[in-house]
Amino acid sequence: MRVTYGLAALTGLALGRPSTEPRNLAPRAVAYVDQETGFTFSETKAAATLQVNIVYRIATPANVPANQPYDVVIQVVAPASLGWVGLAWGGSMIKNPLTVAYPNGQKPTVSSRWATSHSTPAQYTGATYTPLSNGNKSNGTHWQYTVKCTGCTTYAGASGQVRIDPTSSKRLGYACSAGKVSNPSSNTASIPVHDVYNYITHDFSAGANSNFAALLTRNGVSSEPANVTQLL
Ligand code: HEM
Ligand SMILES: *[C@@H]1O[C@H](CO)[C@@H](O)[C@H](O)[C@H]1NC(C)=O
Ligand SMILES: *[C@H]1O[C@H](CO)[C@@H](O)[C@H](O)[C@H]1NC(C)=O
Repeated sequence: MRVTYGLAALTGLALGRPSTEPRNLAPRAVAYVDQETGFTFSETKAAATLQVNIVYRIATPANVPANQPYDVVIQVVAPASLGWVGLAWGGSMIKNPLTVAYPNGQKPTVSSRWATSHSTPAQYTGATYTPLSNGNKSNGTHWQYTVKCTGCTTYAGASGQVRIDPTSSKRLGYACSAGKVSNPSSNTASIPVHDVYNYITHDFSAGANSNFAALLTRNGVSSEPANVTQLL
């Protein structure tokens, strides 16, 4: 069963927008400054149910040279009711990096996945995730993680090499399940299929950080330049 919730309709209701709003999702990301890590993130809210959202935040380095790969910092805030949440960087489930995460005590586990069909995704070594020393936590209502990703924004997709333009808006896919992961300390744990999947349009430009490397250092992560073998 496909269960989706129209994000445009939801936000339209919340903001009292007129029903003439187009069905296609316009960019809705806003800049969010996280006091804990110091990063400026581009933030998009994604409906998990009619009542609760997943918050996806992506920080990019400012002034990435044309055609060069670049790292991002991802911060996700998920409602406690969810057993896993995922982001699909190519805007669909198949043949693009999938960032999957599930709660695990105080520090959620982030797992790198890749699907070649609409079935359980495999591990994906083309993206690596490094937790920041701040910004990962859990309380009674939410769980949150903050990681650096190398390899989320460039990859070999179904029709050739892809590079997400850090100055543009892009459609991303997301999915989530209320079903819990049985061994959440493992980043290769098996996950139950999603209850919900849908799409967001994310404006990467709202999350540009001129001091990206210094902020990584402040959060305990080295910021070596991306591997030259990843050049397009
Ligand atoms: C046990 C794991 C998973 C299974 C068995 C599974 C299975 C499926 C199936 C059968 C569909 C097609 C549904 C339909 O046509 O109505 C689908 C769609 C989709 N799935 Fe998954 N999925 C899994 C994990 C994931 C993960 C981790 C993501 C990450 C974000 C994801 C994102 C999507 C998206 C965005 C769609 C919409 C169609 C598309 O854009 O390709 N799925 N999935
Ligand atoms: C619980 O954690 C979330 C995510 O970090 C945060 O937004 C929220 O304010 C926290 N709630 C309380 C009561 O501390
Ligand atoms: C996760 O972030 C918290 C603060 O939000 C910090 O105290 C903790 O050390 C971090 N843990 C790891 C493993 O990075």
